[in-house]
Amino acid sequence: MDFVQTPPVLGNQFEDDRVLQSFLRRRVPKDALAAMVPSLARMGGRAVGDLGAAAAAARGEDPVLVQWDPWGNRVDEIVVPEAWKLFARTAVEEGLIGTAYERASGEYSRLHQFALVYLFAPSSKVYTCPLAMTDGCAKTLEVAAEAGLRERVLSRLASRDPARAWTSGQWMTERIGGSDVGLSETVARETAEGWRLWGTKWFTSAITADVALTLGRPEGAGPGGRGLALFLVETRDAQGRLNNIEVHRLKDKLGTRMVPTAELTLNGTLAIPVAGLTDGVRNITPMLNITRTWNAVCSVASLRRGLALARDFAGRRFAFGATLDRKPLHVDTLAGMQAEYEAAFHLAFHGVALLGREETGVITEEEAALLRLLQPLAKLTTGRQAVAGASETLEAFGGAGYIEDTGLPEILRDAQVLSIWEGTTNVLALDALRAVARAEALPVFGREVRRRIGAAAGEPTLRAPSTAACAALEHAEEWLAAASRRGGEQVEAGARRFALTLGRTFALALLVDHAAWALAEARDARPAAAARRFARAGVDLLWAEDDSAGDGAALALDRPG
Ligand code: MFK
Repeated sequence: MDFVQTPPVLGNQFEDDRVLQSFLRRRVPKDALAAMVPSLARMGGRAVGDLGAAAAAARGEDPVLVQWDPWGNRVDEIVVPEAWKLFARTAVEEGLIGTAYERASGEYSRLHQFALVYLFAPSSKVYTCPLAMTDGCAKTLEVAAEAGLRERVLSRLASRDPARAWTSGQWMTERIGGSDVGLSETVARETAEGWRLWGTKWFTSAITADVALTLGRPEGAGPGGRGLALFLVETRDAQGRLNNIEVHRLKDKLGTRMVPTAELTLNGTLAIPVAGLTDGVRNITPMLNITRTWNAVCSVASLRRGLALARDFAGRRFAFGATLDRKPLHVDTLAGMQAEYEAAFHLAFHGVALLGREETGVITEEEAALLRLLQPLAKLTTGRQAVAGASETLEAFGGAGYIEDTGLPEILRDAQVLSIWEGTTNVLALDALRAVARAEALPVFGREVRRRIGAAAGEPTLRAPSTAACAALEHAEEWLAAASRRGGEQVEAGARRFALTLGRTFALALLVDHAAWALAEARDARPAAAARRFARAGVDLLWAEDDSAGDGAALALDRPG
């Protein structure tokens, strides 16, 4: 018989996940963890059961915009695939938002929620996008809205009843700017029926939402983000008619293809001010910080899924006399992927743990400053890791990784957005600088890195990664001081290398700390091996003699110096 390849097969994604289980065992008290495990095991099974099967069967199915009914009425209906409806129902019933707001596990509720999200994400065709925005809207309403609005909408966003549950969109990006949101041109006007909005939103995810948070400039208000106001829009009225919203077209995107992302015009859309009539950009930042946390967790989930597939395949694929899991070079490549993934996991989930502490009022002042810095760092660091990891996953399958109906190319396409939306790497690097400057987060960050490394002081196998983390931290501290003396341009030009160095340093410190615990708890040497390998792959990305602003412009723009 002719040779055929054997495709990878995945088991229960919770039960097979040493990294998640070990992290939860360490971070969550026994009773609280015991209460979480059944839902995690169920989600781990569904990820390779009904959800995984629905995702695979729906490959190539995109949402469709139907603008007109047969009788000439403008309807702007979005028809979504059946799989999308299954993901929506599952998310509500399994409490992917509800878990965070019910807070049944106190400060550990966010860990519970995001562990569920992490298991769900790779089998959801990026249904995590509407969920992230729903969570972001819930959080924003929780911290900023008056009680009536908060209770009416939040109870639906966090509902476990599919008949009551709502999702939210985030309609921020306009033609004039996705990053510089302060340029937004949408106008808000108070009328006899309430506030109405006029303007065009250029990227709106996801247009099927029941509500959306958006920004508009009240007539006569000043420029920039301060002159904008934050509004909640209910997309349809009681009869199901769109709220003066015209959907022009769905975006034709590289990936996230099942997410209905639209261009639309608000043409007198009724909207409710959420937090006064100024400072819209500042008021929407709770949403940004939540969606960035989702982005980090989903980046880690993508890395983990790619690895699970590549690892299983390595045991089946036979070439040059043995299966790939017996080939030293292939094994070395998988080990590098595993180290990146483990570091990314700890970075993202440490932020989640702090978020849970913030929301239950037990966070310290220092932890709050650290959380403000970790949110952009985790997003930008893991986003880039996810893109590189997805590319490596495809390569681990050779030519099969390049073939659409293996489902593998979709991993790369869906990963690519993780470093773009919710703030590109560069925009987030600048946000990290803002956190360092305003929240004075760097001294706290430094103390936390040193404390985590100190926990491994007695462990000789962790000496090298500990030294690497310490050296990178010191270099980052020195670099910032020196660049600041030389002026704002130097700081800005090096901001990406600075932020990635901080992100990778913190990930390594957490990994070292966890590795020391895993050695002591269960003689498990794998996290220590991951820490050593991650350290060798490069943590400090800063340059010793940094003159980036000097020669950068000549080089980038190819002009004589
Ligand atoms: C799988 C996961 C899925 C996720 C799916 C989501 C899909 C949705 C797709 C999208 O919608 S993508 C669009 C996302 N857009 C962005 O993320 C915007 C990126 N741009 C930025 O983040 C800019 O940094 C920003 C718009 C915030 C800059 O605007 P400004 O007007 O120059 O703001 P400024 O003056 O820096 O900050 C205004 C205030 O907010 C300041 O406080 P004060 O008013 O008290 O001085 C800042 O300190 C504060 N601030 C800014 N960013 C903050 C923040 N506070 C806390 N956290 C932050 N992140």
